[in-house]
Amino acid sequence: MNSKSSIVYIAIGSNLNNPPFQVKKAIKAINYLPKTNLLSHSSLYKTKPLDFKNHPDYANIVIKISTSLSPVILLKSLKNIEFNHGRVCNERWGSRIIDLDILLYDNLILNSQTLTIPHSQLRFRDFVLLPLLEISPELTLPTGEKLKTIANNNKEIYIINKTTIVYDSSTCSNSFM
Ligand code: A4P
Ligand code: MG
Repeated sequence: MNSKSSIVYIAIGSNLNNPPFQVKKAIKAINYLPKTNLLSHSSLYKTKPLDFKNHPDYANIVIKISTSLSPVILLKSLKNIEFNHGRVCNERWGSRIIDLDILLYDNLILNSQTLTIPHSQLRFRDFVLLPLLEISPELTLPTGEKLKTIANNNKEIYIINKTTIVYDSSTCSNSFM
């Protein structure tokens, strides 16, 4: 069994049923996954919906974890969490209770039918780029590009504001909820 630990960044988004609560609940569930630990998280960002302008605003966050789960098992685990949170299959880019996307997995570049890493939309979304920059300002993508450069070149503006939240990973603090 491969027990090597990898560094993974996950984007979390929600725009239904009390989005900040859904985001925090998802972080807690990810931290409970086997062989997985939360290392850090960004602020919580309130953002305008991409594409469907009449949909509710989103809560977005990016978290950094260490995990020994393989990319495919991690994806399956995240799909399970989405399902357990009551997410139903819906239209692409439509409203959702919770969306969990793998942004980066170490320096892996992967293009399979079910999984694309780095995430295909990473470079086009300020609600992903800026939280990622907040927690890892010196990050370089597997392509060799500096995250800072990509974030500076991005013209899409969805972020409305951000709120600092504190998560005590040693106790999986309920105060975070
Ligand atoms: N998949 C491939 N690569 C990945 C990856 N790196 N991480 C596949 C996760 N999944 C990946 O995803 C569809 C399939 O993509 C998965 O089954 C997996 O095999 P999904 O999450 O079920 O479908 P989706 O959410 O409709 O697609 P996607 O691409 O995740 O949607 P987006 O692009 O994230 O759009 N506006 C704001 N402000 N904030 C948001 O967070 N989110 C969306 C959702 C729309 N508008 C938004 C936001
Ligand atoms: Mg998704």
